[in-house]
Amino acid sequence: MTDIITKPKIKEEIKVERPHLHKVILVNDDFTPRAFVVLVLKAEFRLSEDQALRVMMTAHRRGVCVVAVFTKDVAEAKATNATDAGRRKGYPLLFTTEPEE
Ligand code: TYC
Repeated sequence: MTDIITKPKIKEEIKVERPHLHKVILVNDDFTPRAFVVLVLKAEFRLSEDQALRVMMTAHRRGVCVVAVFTKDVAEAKATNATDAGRRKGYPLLFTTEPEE
């Protein structure tokens, strides 16, 4: 007689969640020069001249524009850096963040 040995079945479940992303939003104002906004978008967010111009003009016309999405920490750090660049020049330039749905 032969014994049948069955291996215990252990089902391993590894849950991998995608990181929750946050939007960086550029807010329009009446004082920051357009060229300076473009400069900051290129430097902090690595946008091309063309992308930076489009984002700046969208914020200028509509009030706000989503610049990019990042993990929470990166979005907040970039928004703070970009806002500080404006403040150093005395401009009210503002970048905010909000979680993406
Ligand atoms: N509205 C500004 C001007 O006319 C330019 C500007 C655009 C400022 C977008 C901020 O987020 C901004 N000089």
